[in-house]
Amino acid sequence: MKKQLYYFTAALAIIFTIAIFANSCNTSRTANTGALDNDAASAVYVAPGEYDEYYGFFSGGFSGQVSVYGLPSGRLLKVIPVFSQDAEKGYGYNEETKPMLNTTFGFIPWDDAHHPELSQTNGETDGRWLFINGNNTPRIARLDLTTFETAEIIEIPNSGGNHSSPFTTENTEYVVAGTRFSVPYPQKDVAIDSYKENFKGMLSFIKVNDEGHMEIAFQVLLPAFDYDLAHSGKGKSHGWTFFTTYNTEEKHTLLEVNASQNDKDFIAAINWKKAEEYIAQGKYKEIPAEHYSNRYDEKSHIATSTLQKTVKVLTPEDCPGLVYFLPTPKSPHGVDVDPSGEYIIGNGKLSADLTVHSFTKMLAAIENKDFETTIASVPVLKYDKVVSGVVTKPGLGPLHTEFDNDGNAYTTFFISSEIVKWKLGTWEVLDRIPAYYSVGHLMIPGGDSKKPDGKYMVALNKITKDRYLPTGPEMNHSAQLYDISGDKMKLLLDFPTIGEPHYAQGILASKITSKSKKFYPLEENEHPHRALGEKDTKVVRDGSEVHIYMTSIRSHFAPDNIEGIKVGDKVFIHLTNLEQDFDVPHGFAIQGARTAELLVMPGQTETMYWEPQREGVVPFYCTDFCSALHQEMQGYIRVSPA
Ligand code: CUK
Ligand code: CUA
Repeated sequence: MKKQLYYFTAALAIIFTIAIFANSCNTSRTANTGALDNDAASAVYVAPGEYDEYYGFFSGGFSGQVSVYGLPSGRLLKVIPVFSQDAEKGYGYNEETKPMLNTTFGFIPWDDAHHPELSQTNGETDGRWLFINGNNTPRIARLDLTTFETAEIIEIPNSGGNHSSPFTTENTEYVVAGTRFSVPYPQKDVAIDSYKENFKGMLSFIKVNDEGHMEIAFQVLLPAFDYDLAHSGKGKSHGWTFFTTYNTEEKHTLLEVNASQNDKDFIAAINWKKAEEYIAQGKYKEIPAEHYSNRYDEKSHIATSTLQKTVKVLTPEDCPGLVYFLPTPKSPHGVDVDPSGEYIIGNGKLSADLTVHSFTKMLAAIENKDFETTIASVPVLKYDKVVSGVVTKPGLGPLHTEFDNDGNAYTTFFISSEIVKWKLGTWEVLDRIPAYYSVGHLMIPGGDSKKPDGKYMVALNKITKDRYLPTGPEMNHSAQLYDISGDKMKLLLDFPTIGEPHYAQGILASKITSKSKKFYPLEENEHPHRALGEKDTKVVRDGSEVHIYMTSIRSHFAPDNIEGIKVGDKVFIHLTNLEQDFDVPHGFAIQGARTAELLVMPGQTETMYWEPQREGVVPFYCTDFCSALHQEMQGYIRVSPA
């Protein structure tokens, strides 16, 4: 067996095995449907006109967006633009949403989004918001699940590679952010080999208020490790957040696998309730840390970008009891907390075993001062005083664990490309099933909350190879849906995804559908350039700046013939969609305009900026098929010499 052969591979060789495994995926096609449930087709069949039971929110990875699927059908319902400009919806192209992508580096029309996370109330997903991290230029976005639109993006300063983000606490008190790359603190021009003196790791706690608005409450200054992933405590461990670390050697080059010398890295346990006490006592330093907070206003339909100037920083030195390190074997990737809040699972990606820490034992070790040593004022707890159990040799390359409502855990193994089901408390392996191929995250609806819904599981696979018809050198990544309601996991469905969906979240559709917005009421439209009826339409010139107040309703624009525009004018076309009906957007495009279209929702106003380059008469038209007379929805703009 290939798998057993792998068991003999030395830990350090594992990394190099990945490529070999990936290339070995092209085995015979019939072999790869293994463990398919006989009744799989009917289990995923959602009849025409029927709805799926669950929403699945999948991160777009390097597409920067979020895609929404119906489960169990695997049907793609929507792509929500978040960190990337989206020509389809005009997001990041129209004047109203451009500020959403503003950062201290300027306008950034892209990011790498890894981890969607639903808001929670009492540890249960509540269907209000979805958060997602921007990894590259550190940011966190909040999506409003009444509109399925990006409502807010906050930039995270003092960070490089916002990977361990945006995992929520059980009442969405906070979402968190880490730093995969430690960076100079404060950021400055220093020799890279001064890493140990000048670089720091910074963990951020972003307060979320009742309206969903985000603000950086505090940051925690730590040694220059790589902070990879996180999950917050729940139930008995509510008040704590756990971050995995690797490169605890604090090396600035990972060549020659320098950074994997330590037998154990750490899980950093942060007591954020304690942090709140220290903040209240003024035990912080407020330091300059410019970052933008961008919000979309649903009434004005305009995003604003506000510069925030400082953050509050807590240090372990000044704040004893704030941080502890839990030794965890071999570069833990995911850290996952079971629904009871007792077990903290470190998925050591270069380890043959899975290490499970006990929250109760952790508290006792803190109480008894069972410290192995102290690093930068952070006590390192003794491994054997915090470990609860070990799942022995379950597979190769553990990455992530989720849970069902029956005391079982499901862990993904990247290298042996499988998911292993095991029992919390007995550490016994109950079942295993292959994933095609090389699974990263997995998702069980509610599977990282206090109330998992143990019906379905989705594997988010990194390599697609022969799963679908070939599409040239690149294939869309593959996701797989499993039935986990019985003792044995059963494969039901493959479906392609968009970008690289590292992680996903699932939720019962009924928690969202009842609140779904149908249109924006015109009488609530507060856009300064709105036109609430055709009588309000006009063309206003102020020097070379021209504002066109335009409306759309099936099936015409008003005005539809515009003259008096000159080459080089700065033209703003403010289009208000007068429709007050569900699902009737109108689009707008002008020949030669160097932006994308507008796609204006019913009751909304959006603005296209256009600088006409040439004399002539240019057509414009509606891009979204809206009625039998859609093709008649058009007009002309005459452009005269300057
Ligand atoms: S992840 Cu981001 S490298 Cu395991 Cu959460 Cu894919
Ligand atoms: Cu409006 Cu097509």
